[in-house]
This record gives sequence, C-alpha cells and structure tokens, in this order.
Amino acid sequence: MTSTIDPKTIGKPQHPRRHVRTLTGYLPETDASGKEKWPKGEEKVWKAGMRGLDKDVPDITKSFVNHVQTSLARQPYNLDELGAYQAAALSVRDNLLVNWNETQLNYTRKTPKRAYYLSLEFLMGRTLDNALLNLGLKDQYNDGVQQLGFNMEDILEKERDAALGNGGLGRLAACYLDSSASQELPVWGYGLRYQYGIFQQLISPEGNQLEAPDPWLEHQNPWELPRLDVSYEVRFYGHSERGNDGRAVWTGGQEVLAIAYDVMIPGYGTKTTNNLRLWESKPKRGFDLNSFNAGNYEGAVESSNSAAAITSVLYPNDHTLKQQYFWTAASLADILRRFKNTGKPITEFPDYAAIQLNDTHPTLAIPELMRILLDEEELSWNQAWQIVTNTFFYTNHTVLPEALEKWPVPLVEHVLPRHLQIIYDIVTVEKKFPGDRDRLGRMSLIEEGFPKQVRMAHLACIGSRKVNGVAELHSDLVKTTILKDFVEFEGVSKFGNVTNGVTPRRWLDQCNPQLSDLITKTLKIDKGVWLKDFTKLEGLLQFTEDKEFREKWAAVKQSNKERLAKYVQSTLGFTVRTDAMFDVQIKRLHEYKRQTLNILGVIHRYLTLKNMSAAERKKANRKVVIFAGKAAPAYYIAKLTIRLIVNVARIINDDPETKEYLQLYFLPDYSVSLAEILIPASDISQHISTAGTEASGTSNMKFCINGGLLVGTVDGANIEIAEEVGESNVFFFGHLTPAVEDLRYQHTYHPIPIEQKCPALAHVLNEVSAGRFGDGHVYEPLLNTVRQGDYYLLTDDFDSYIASLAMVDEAYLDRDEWIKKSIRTTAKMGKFSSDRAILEYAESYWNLEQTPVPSS
Ligand code: Z16
Repeated sequence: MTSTIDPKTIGKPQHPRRHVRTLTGYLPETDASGKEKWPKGEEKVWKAGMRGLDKDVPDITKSFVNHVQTSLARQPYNLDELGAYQAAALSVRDNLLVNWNETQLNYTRKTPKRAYYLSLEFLMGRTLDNALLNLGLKDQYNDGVQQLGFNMEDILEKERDAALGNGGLGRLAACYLDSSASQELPVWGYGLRYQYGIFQQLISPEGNQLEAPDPWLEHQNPWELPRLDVSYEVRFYGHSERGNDGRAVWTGGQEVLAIAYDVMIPGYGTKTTNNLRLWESKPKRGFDLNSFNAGNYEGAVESSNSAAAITSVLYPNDHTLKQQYFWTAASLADILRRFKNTGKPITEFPDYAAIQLNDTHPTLAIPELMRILLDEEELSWNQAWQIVTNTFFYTNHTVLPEALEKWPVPLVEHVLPRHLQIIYDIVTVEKKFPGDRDRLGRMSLIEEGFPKQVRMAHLACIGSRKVNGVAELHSDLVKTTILKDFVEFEGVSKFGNVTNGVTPRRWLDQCNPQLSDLITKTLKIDKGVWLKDFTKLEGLLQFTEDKEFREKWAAVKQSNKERLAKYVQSTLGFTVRTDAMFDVQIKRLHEYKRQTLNILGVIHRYLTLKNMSAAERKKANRKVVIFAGKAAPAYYIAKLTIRLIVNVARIINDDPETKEYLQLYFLPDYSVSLAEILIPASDISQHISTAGTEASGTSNMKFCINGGLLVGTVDGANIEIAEEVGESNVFFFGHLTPAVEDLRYQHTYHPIPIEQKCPALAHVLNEVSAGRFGDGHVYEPLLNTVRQGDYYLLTDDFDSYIASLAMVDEAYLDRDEWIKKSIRTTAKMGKFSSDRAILEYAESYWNLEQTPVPSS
C-alpha cells in the first residue's frame, strides 16, 4: 500500500477548527478589545434560557414524555419497559450533560493539571441507578416513573451491563473514575469502544462453558455521545526512514481513523462530571475506490473491514498489538491537542498532564510520545526523554511471569517500524552497569530467543516517573522479584504502593440499600457524608453490643439472601434454601485463584456428610456454596474446573440424604450486575489464591464492606483487610509467600506421593476419578495438575483449608458472635474506599488539585 499523506498530519485532527459563534443572548460578554468578560465571582456563562437540572417530579415526567415522543419516536400510550428505560435514561442524560458541560468549561478556563487514566478495560456495569444516585435525583425519578405507571426497579433491570473488561483490572478502572469525579479531580479515562464486550457465558448440558457474543450496543446506548468531529489518523505498517539527525519519517502502510465516543462520569454529590473517552476505529475512506472500479468489490471492502475490526471485540485474555497502538496513539494525540490549546511550550507538558498506565497494555504510549517529540516537535533525545519520564506512571497488576506482556520483535517491527527503532534506542541501562552481562541481559527491553521479544513491563518501568503495585505485599514483590534490578538501578523511591479500593456508592449504597439505610439511621450521619468519608463507618463499632441493632443487621443479610434466591429461582429455576450459610467464590476462573481447591473442598464436605449418621448430620452447619466466573475460552484446565463444579452440583443437590445440609450452584454469566446481587447475600467468601499470586483482589473488599467475612490465604489485600478488621475476624489458612518457592522446589525434586502427603485430598481425587460425579476420565487432566507438579500447592494447603472451613462452621453456629464479627468487619473497612486510593494517586503521584465546579 502506498500513501500520499504528509506524515506530519498523522495524529493531527482531521477537521480544521470550525467557525463558532455565541448564540445571541447566551453570553459570555466581550469587552471593547473582544476579550471574553466572565461575570465576576461566579463564572456564570449561562444566561436565561440555558437548560438547568430537572429538579422536581413535574420536570422529570415532562422530559420523560418528551423523549418518548421525540427521541424514541414512540407514542405514550403503548410503551414497554425497555422504552421506559430508554426514555428515563435519555432524560437523566440531559441532566448529566448540564453538569458535564459546566465541568469541561471549568477545566478549560482554569487549565489545572489533568490526569489521564489509560485502560484497555472499563467494566462499568449499569449506569442509570448510579447516575441517579450521584445526581441526587433517585427519589424524584422513582416518583416520576411511578406517576407514569412504571416501577423504577423493573426499569433498571432493562439496562444491559457495559462489560468492556475481563475482571478486577477493568472494574478497578470504573471505580477510579467514580472516585475521581466524586473527589472533584480533573481526570479523564481513555479506552476502546468495543462493539462486543466480554463474551456471554452459557453452560452446555454436559457442564461445559460455551461462549456467545455480547452485542451490548444492539439497542442504542443512551450513555455515549458520538463525537464524529473528534477524530485522529493512526498509521500501521509502512516504513520508517531515519535521517542523520536521529529523526525519522514514517510513511506508507495502513491509515485508520479513530472516532471519539464520550461517556459522562458523574461524581457523587458534586457537579463535577468527568469524561471517559472511548475510541472506535473506522476506515479512513469508505473503501478503496481503485479496487472497486477494477471490479474487485471484496478487495475493496477488505481494508475497510480490517480497520473496523480493530475495536470490534474485547479479547478475553490478551489484547492485540494493533488495539494497543490504535488506542494509545489516538489518546496521546487528543491529550497533546488539548495541551497545545493552552498555548504553553511543549517542555511544560508534564506540568499539565499525568498519564497513568493501567498495566502494560498502554506502554506503547512511551515510544509514541518519543516519536511525536522527536520526529514532529523536533526535540533532542534528552529533551524528549525528560518529558516522557515525567509524564507517565505505571501500575503493575500481576507478578505472574506468564502474565507479563511480551511482543515478538518481528511483529512490532512489521506493525510499528518507527517504534521498534525507538525501543532499540532506549538503552539507558548499559552506562550504569558496564560489563555486568547477566544483569544487562535480565534488564534488557529485549528478551533473547526465537523470536526475540519486547518486555513491556521493563519499557513501562524505564519510561515512567513512578511505578506502583496494588497492595502492600504485591508492591514488595514487584520490588524484590520482577523489577528488582530496576530498583537497584533507579533507586527504591521510584517504586511505591497504592492499595486498591472500591467505590462505596456502587458497592454498598446501590447494591445493598437496606444496609445503607440501617447505617445512616444508626450513625445518624447523612449518607452524603459517610459515603464520602468512609472511615465514618467506624461509628458502628459502638453498636456491636446493641442486641436490637444486631437483629436488624442480621435481618438485612437475610433479606439479601432472599433477594438472591428469588433471582436464582426466576432466572435458573433452582430453589436455593435461605436458612443456610452462603459461601461464595466469584472471580475469573484461573488455576492460581484455586477454584479447584474450593470444589475439592466441597466434595470433601459432601463425603464427610455422607459418612455421618442422620443424627450427626442434624448438628451440621447448613451451607449453600455458590460459584460464578468466566474462563478464558482457550484455558482448558479452567474450563474443566467449571465442568467439574456443574457436575458435582448435580449429584449433591439431588442427594436426599445431604441436600438439606449442602447445596452447590454454579451461576452462569458472571457480571458486575450479578456481583451486585451476590455480594450482599454472602456470609463468607473465598479468596484462596496461592500465596503471592493475587496482586490485590477487590471483591474481597466488597464482601467485607457488606458484612461478609473472608476465608483466605495470606495474600494480596486480604492481609491489609485483616490488619484493619482484626485477624480474629478473618479465617486465614495456608502457606505464606516466602514458603512457596521452596515448596515448588520440593514438588519438582523430592515429590511425595499424594496418598502419603495429603490422604484426605487423595481420597477426594480418587472419588472423582472413580466416576462418582460422572465419567471420571474427563477430569483426569485437571486432577493430574494436582497429582503431578501441583504448581499451585493444593496438596500443601488442603488440610489447613479444610481446618479453616471447620472453624468457619463453628463460628457461624454462634449466631450472635458471628453477627458481631460481621458488624466489626464493615465498620473497619473505611480504608478500602476508592476515594482514598484515587486521592493517593492524585497527591503522591500526579500532583493534581481538586478543581470544583463553581456553583451557579
Ligand atoms: C486483572 O484483572 C488483574 C491483573 C492482571 O494482570 C490482569 C487483569 Cl485483566 C487483577 C489482579 O489479578 C487482581 O489481583 C487485582 O485486584 C486487580 O487486577 C486490580 O488491581
């Protein structure tokens, strides 16, 4: 492919600035010299006639009906619930837009330093309820739709989740956006507008996971604003020609357009409404006219299809190189254009923009900014590097070596020839350790091998101002394992920790309204206050001895169990008993998370119950065990674990001897919205990763906030949760991180037969093999991961796991004491609000200031 485009226009806006005018009567006024005169004090640009917020019920019903008639082109006398949802959403969107416009204008005028959160995943879930909560219009809209004959709860259910993420990392990004806006911080998110989010999970009759597409944009999405005028060109392939001055000219290849879609992010109890900008890819021209005229229609649409394909789907484990570059290039171009509008010199860029790299996915932003500064801004290498290393911040989310991103050098060379040159030019390390070949090899951006590979974590580390992990233990592991050499090279102060947090709005007030009400009534503090100063929950401690309060607390949990049971009954047709302890493990399926340990533990419990006399069983703790989670479609062992869970459930739930005491469910198609029903209903949840493998975990925080207790390993944020709530309120088990390496060494060089090492577990495995839960052969590959090698140390931790579950049973049977534990846990979870986390980023990393929107 050849191109006639001037390389300097790459990344430049596609449309010249348009001539704009002020609507007559809608000032700002201008003075004699034509300068805008902003009214003093209050920056009130709005003149009479500007739209304000809908504040009362008549405004709301009017706007609702207006949207039914105009936006939806429907009649008010035959509206279904989906239509009602859409009308309500469009009406709420109008309100969000009022605040969004004011917020953006405020930022433009005050030009504060801004932070940009670059994440390939934003697991937003539903928006309507959150928008209403944050706008403070929940009651008004409830009444409004009620007056029109609808019920808000049913309307809310019509919304599809925006599931543009795989798991914790994507949901964390969504919580951080909520907290940024709530804390009035000038933060924008940048991501991709996938046409298909994370796949829909179905379970086949055999118990296998099947994947179906998630066409979440099937109905129009009221929460996004297409910005067809905000677009940038992005180039792939072609060739890069270096001049003698170190600059290069990159030409040819494929040119693709990035189109912006904006999603409004309202803060809680504030006007601040930030932006999440998602990019969609589009062919630069509709199709190739030459091929079309030559009669090659398929050839003509091929290149346009390949352009559109870039953002068509979220990949269920790894993203593609083209997605990563497309997104980082468009985002950087947009950030630079906004900076250039301030008129400041490029050397001041880091004073106005901080860019947070969410994992290594956006690391190409580092060579991309170098390319722009060198080849377009014509800065020297040192000037450019100085800017780059003061702009980026890198968060690592895993130390598992197999999860660290690497891209084959030949692929990078093909897709991004100029960036590969720049990556090869970044060899800052060699000057400091001349001759230390081993160290230089370990630290190199390029890993030797066939093919050679670019180590993205090393590039992200070298190119960033600061590097952080997501919980204390994890941040220590980052420093002592994967980036150890870099700590010695650059000094330890570059490496930090920001323990993750979750938004109390969605993960307490929205998902558990009864608990939220009880807390507000008990603390006698407005929820607008404690939802933003989450440490206020500590005030609950003084009520642990209040019997009446404990009963109310327990009644809320019970009612949440019933809500869950009702949901399972209506969606899956299963009858879940609610007079039992609810034990929940919900997360992506992965060997390191050890769902296998849990299901083998369930089988052990079942076999134990079977061996009891009826009289003994009567004394047993009744338990409902619930799993949910998706496996990567190509992750064979993880899928086999799902199959085992489903088939064990069939046997157990059908066994008349035991079914009163033990029920087991695998709930398909785990999502943010399903988590919102499951978490408040849980008595105990499982966070049982092999020590040192779970960077943080964030659902652990959500369960505890909702008064659920944890059974877990000494790993990730479990440790800090225990520090806060007290170790007596957490059920810890298993080996500690420092032991893991030695244990694995023993597995390899001095294996002990499982019958000898862990007879209880051997017995469980044998029962599965023998066909007690359907054809045993099917499960051999899964069972063998435990019998041989046992990389995730199930044989080492099984006995202590079972012992800790026994302690859970014992503790639960003391109802009163259990409820006290539950209250104490919630009370001490203040640290884990994402408001605290985002303020740490803003203060210690980005140097951002809170920038409230003046009230009008
Ligand atoms: C992800 O969700 C996480 C790490 C990672 O490398 C990739 C993805 Cl998609 C998770 C961690 O596993 C989890 O421990 C952590 O709480 C979460 O990221 C947010 O930091």
